[in-house]
Amino acid sequence: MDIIDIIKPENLVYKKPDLLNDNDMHYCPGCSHGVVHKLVAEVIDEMGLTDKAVGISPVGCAVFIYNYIDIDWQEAAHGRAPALASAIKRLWPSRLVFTYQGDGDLACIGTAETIHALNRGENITIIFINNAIYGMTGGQMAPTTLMGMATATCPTGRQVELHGYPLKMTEIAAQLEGTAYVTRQSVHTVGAIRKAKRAIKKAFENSMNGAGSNLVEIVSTCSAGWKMTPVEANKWMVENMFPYYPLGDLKDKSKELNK
Ligand SMILES: Cc1ncc(C[n+]2csc(CCOP(=O)(O)OP(=O)(O)O)c2C)c(N)n1
Repeated sequence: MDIIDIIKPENLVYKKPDLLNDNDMHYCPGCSHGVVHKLVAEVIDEMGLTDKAVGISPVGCAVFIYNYIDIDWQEAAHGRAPALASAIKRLWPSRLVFTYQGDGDLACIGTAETIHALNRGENITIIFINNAIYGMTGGQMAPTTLMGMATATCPTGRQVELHGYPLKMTEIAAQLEGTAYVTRQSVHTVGAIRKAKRAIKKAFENSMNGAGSNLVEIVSTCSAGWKMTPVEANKWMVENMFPYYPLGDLKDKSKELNK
């Protein structure tokens, strides 16, 4: 097929989701945020929830997510997104309410809000972008920073005596009675992107069906913060992040019920 034929509308097999607008994204090359934004937009589109979706945006690189996906958004103070999402969902149960948060936001400043919202079984979805550092503010150490990993605030690498161990929020979430679906995904390959999309869809369905709380962690790259090229960052993530943060479902109450 000629290139001209490929770009003919009748030959189009894949397109940008309608909800993702044409604003230029501000993310660095190789950042995972843009891919996850696309998945969120696609799932909302496909589920026909455009008029019902309310996203809670974080403080961090993804603060501007509301500039890219054309649904209703509410901006939360750092770490408070799950509390705000709980309030909105309780006041407006017919809405799809989800948060979109980085690890600095979710696993440090908002640890309490995250755990309590999940434990209460709020019918929300938390999308957790874990890039193991505070990206927006210059790459400082986060609770999720790996042992030995160098950041702006631990240039010689994270040490257990000084900084403790990397926090596995998703494993904690899986232990909480209120969670319906807890999963860890990534978006580094086409296959991984497809799985991450299915995970987001399942979480959104649970949120709409009143099944309980849902946490979708996406193990992510921050090539600028990690000071790597996009290709190096993907490789580093696979080799270093995945052994500590293994991918897959940690809890799926719907399957437990069917056993
Ligand atoms: C209460 C509060 N503390 C600190 C900050 C500064 N701050 C803004 S963004 C950010 C880092 C966010 O990192 P993360 O949540 O991991 O998201 P990323 O930028 O990596 O996507 C920090 C510390 C703030 N805005 N409010």
